[in-house]
Amino acid sequence: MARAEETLQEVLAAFDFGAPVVGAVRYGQGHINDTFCVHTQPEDAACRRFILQRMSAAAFKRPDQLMENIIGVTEYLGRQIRERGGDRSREAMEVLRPKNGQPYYTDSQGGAWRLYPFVEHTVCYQAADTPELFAASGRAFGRFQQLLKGYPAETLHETIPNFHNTEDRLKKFKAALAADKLGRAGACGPEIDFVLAREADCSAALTAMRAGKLPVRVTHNDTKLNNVLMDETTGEGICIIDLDTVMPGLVIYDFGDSIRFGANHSAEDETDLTKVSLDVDLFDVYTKAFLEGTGGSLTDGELEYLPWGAKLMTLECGIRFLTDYLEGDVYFHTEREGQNLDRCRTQFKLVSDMEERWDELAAIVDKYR
Ligand code: ADP
Ligand code: GN1
Ligand code: MG
Repeated sequence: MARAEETLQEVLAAFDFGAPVVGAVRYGQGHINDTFCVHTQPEDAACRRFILQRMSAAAFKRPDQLMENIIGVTEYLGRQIRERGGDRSREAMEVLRPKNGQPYYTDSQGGAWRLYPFVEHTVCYQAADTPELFAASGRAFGRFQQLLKGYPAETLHETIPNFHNTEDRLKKFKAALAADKLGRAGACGPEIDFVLAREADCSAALTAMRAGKLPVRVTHNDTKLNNVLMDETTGEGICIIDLDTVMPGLVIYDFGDSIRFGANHSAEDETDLTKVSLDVDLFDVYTKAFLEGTGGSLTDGELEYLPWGAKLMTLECGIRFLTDYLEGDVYFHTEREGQNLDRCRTQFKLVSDMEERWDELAAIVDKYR
């Protein structure tokens, strides 16, 4: 698909911002959508900002279904938050419709765009600068899980089929490897072997789910630290964003993806692997906070499988980065050649650390159950 900038002016004209638009700039560090921050200048008030996004056509085949999910979930969250005396405008996302009244705008090149108010006085972190901050994100994601407990899961569309089906991710990796379209497989022998040695692991959660040990709930499925906005004054997790993958799933996915991204001190694409290691203290901090946020509602089976959630989300994400590398970087945004392979390597380093320290992880979960 063409660069989002090509239709940006057309898209800006399709929405009513309530005041003149004075600028629109690329924003944030998401890997999937094209995100812009739109600045408007009302006559007699301070600048008002909006988040305008072109949804990724590579990731989302049905923007209509995606937006139906998001409108359903944000309105439901809004009601839950108001009933608890919260501030709906800061604690839940809100979809702002284009002038044509549709849930999103389709531009002349087929790109699908949506608009949200910018949640002001918040900070979006790319790394857990302090344990308190990481704990705050854990409470927020746990609470999110709780708020959606009563949401009718059967009404949600599967926006990305088999999103956290690790068996299916393995299958797709093998297909990409067999095709080796760009001849890149030779450059990643150790990473390929790393995956193939863990084929059985890819079934761990699904086997437990099929055996009735892990219930299906409404989950976020993409719980990295930069998908929660923190209050700039109190440091508490205020608003969960990036609701594209809210779907029926396992709670261990939400726990695990936060650990994958946040329980270490390096960037996801760090090239110096000596800097990449699992911080078990941060695992401890997050576990305590997440369980607080969920209000003690997890089953024994879910608690037992929390370390598996961390390992599987990290392994799966590494497999996805490696698959995208083999396929020519068509899914995750990249800024440099080899970035997806670098990302894959950090994930596999973290998986190795989790394997080495497995007993400690299990003991931490036991401490808080
Ligand atoms: P992606 O799927 O590409 O990760 P996100 O929906 O996470 O896209 O948005 C990318 C970034 O934009 C976020 O990490 C955050 O920094 C910022 N962002 C998104 N929505 C909002 C919002 N409503 N208010 C403030 N910042 C936002
Ligand atoms: C993507 O959208 P973003 O950047 O928050 C991806 C996640 C990956 C993550 C890896 C829809 O998250 O699944 O875990 O990158 N989102 C989608 O950083 O594929
Ligand atoms: Mg995001």
